[in-house]
Amino acid sequence: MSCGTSGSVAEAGMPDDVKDMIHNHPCYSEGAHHHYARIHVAVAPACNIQCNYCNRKYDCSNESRPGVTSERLTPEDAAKKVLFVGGEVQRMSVLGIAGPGDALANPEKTFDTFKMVREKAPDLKLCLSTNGLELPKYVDEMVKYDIDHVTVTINSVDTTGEIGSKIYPWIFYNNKRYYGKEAAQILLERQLEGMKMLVEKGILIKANSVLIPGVNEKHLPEVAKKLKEIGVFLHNIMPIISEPEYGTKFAIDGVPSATPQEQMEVQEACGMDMKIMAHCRQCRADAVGLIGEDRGAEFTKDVFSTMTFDALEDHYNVEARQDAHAKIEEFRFFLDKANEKVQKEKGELSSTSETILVAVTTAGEGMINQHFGSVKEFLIYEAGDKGIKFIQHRKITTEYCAGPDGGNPIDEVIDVLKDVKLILTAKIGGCPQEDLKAAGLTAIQEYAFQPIEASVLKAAQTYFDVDKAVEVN
Ligand code: CLF
Ligand code: SF4
Repeated sequence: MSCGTSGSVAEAGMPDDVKDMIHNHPCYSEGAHHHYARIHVAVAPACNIQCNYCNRKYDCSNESRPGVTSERLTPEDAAKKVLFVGGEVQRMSVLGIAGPGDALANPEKTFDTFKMVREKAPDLKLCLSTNGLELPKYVDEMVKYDIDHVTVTINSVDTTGEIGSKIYPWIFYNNKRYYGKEAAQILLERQLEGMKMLVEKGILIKANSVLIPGVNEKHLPEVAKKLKEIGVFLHNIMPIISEPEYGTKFAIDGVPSATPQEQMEVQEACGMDMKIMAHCRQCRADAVGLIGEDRGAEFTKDVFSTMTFDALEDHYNVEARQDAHAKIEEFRFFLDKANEKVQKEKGELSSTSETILVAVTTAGEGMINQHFGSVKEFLIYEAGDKGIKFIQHRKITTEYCAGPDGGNPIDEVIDVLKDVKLILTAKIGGCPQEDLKAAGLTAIQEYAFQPIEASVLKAAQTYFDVDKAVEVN
């Protein structure tokens, strides 16, 4: 399949048991990420390798945007937090352990947490992210706790260790430190062995690859080929975030952050072999909420740590959660109906091979329901006269309405969306609309509170002057 995992077309042909596994996982199903939330608990501080894109003062770059250091939790506090948040945020469907170091470099803390949560919150999916060095050792443990989604970060499949040695200066394995090519070779062997074991056990694997300009961008299609051969489910190309203030080895050496355009090119190349995840937000090791939103600050330790487990289980309330999920599914059913005429496969987007990029502002639920002035990110779709495909999200540092003193906040938006033609938004003021128009971007409000996918297609068809535009319900 080409890039994107959205909706029924992308899931067509999948076995029913796999469809069921991903249906409400916000990372494995692009459709689910508009509706279901994840929680990460930061119980795993240590790491057993060094990546040159990571500064250990910050969260793990495998799954987490480098940011302020997370609040570390004991397994008991982590389980309490999951129960508390699960009661508050009923759309939460997944618990992930993704650092701030490596989940399997902290096996006791990781599996103690999963064990407690599995007992007390049986409806929750369990998910784990790792660099893969210790993966073969813990596959049976994962089966024991019903952890059925595992992410492995794999940046190279070069068996000589040449590329890997540029990314990993050392690993710590079997009580010994290994350096350079030997370290990279051991890591790769362990990753491949572990992933094969996971496939045998029926555990779904997502592979993350950090796109590092000048180091592995040309090699990543080889990685995708290998992943396909092994039976990995999904490939997530994560652009390296390499700002000097993070103090990583790559940033100090002048390796730049990867641009959205570079990410799109690599996604396209890797998408020849693998299903590509395009909606990842490189979230923190203590993230809470819908992907792209971070409600972590609402749920600090003082809120839940003094509550008893009995009280927390009542608060979690499995039955109320099931009712809430049933309502979400009802809403998804009607949303899918509204979007069902939308073709999403890359090869069928256009009858003339001409496509445009369309930006959308959304606060979730698959609708165009956010005002232009309050967005911090845009969803980007590629659209032709026949179909549309979700490509990526793009962030801006400051919302337009809270723009920087002494400058026009529209400048950043125009820069971030320079290759985009249309912006579909719930509301926009006259000033920004004029500024966007002068830069060649058309902002459209007529699809406010309409389903995203059908609206993007209709707007593209109007742009291409096609008279058979789809109905937007
Ligand atoms: Fe967390 Fe990762 Fe599980 Fe998702 S995140 S452990 S698979 S529940 Fe998701 Fe966040 Fe991207 Fe990770 S958006 S960084 S892919
Ligand atoms: Fe950092 Fe994660 Fe790499 Fe460990 S695996 S060095 S925590 S990015």
